[in-house]
Amino acid sequence: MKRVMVIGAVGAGKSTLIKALLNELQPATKTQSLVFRDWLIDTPGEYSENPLYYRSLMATSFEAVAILLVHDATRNRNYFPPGFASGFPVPVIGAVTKIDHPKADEKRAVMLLRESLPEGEIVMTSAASSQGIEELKRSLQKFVFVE
Ligand SMILES: Nc1nc2c(ncn2[C@@H]2O[C@H](COP(=O)(O)OP(=O)(O)O)[C@@H](O)[C@H]2O)c(=O)[nH]1
Ligand SMILES: [Mg+2]
Repeated sequence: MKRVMVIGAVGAGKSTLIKALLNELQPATKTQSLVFRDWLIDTPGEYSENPLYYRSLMATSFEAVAILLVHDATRNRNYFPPGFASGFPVPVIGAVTKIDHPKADEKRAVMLLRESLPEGEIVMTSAASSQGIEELKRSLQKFVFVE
């Protein structure tokens, strides 16, 4: 099956975003390993924060049709290395999460994410308010169902 691999820092909101994309209601629990969920692959945040795991992410990316880089709008730094997106063999798009949060800064989030994703779509989302979820789903499903 064609799947999108979702990567991002610990607590960035990956698992919650995946649940929203799959229309599930229960809160996300801590992700301990790669989890294949329908048309999405959830990854532990440690995999994108610790360079020791990059090889594992790269290996799994060959099984994916696209990569989603997740950045938390409340964070004030980028957790991906510069130019990270160009290392993958498939298209990469970005999602900013938690834009509903009082501490969210959408402009800062896009600026930080652009360091690692110079080109490619960035969708602004909130799993809490459902903002941007349908838009992101449409963007990702183009890779999953059309290619
Ligand atoms: N305000 C707000 N909090 C969120 C949102 N999405 C996730 N969170 C919170 O962020 C924390 C980490 O979420 P989780 O999905 O486990 O992150 P992961 O480690 O990237 O999988 C949890 O406490 C979530 O409730 C959102 O859209 N808005
Ligand atoms: Mg998780």
